[in-house]
Amino acid sequence: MDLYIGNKNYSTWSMRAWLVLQHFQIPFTEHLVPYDDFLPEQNFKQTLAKITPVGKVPVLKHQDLIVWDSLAICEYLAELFPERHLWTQDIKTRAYARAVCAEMHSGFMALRSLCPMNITQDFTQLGQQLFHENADLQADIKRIEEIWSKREYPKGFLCGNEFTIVDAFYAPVVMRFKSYGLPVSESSQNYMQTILNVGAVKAWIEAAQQES
Ligand SMILES: N[C@@H](CCC(=O)N[C@@H](CS)C(=O)NCC(=O)O)C(=O)O
Repeated sequence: MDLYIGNKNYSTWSMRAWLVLQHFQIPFTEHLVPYDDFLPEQNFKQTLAKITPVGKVPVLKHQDLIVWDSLAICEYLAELFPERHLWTQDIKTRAYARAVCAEMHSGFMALRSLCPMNITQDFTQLGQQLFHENADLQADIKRIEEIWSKREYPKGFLCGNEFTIVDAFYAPVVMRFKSYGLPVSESSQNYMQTILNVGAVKAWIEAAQQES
């Protein structure tokens, strides 16, 4: 299995798929395609054009199959390895987890556009300013905190005591909240710490720190 990703410091969608493969110990080969200006003649688009016309990361290549979307990749992996429980086992909790992932996948535009992931930087001052000036950003954070507050266990994951796909989807949000020093409740801070303690998350952060 081959996974094409962007820079670990910046690429939120890559992080999600990578975390799932890594955490669930699914063997894969990583291909990091460094960001440039995404111009058609530059390396990023040229490299991806050989794999997918969409030209975005992550992309999973498995035998003759190409999957070019983070959520579709996670769904495929969950079907391929049902015994590893990439989603939670309870059917209703699983439906809830999928809805929460979809909300991330298609929403939170203010957070995504105003606070791009940059793991190695401390943007606390900028984060305070952005938070106070942007009602849409405040609304995104409020909704994310609401989702996080539904956890069953105070120091647990979003759907129980195990890391599952839904946590991979919110891990880049943890990185953003941390870099921008966004004001969050104690419960949210506990969740952020839970995510930061996951081995795969630690490995991703360490690799991001090694990038130039
Ligand atoms: N919905 C896609 C989004 C993928 C995406 O936007 N990837 C970004 C990097 S995080 C990218 O490749 N951007 C290049 C571009 O916009 O040209 C997914 O979930 O995989």
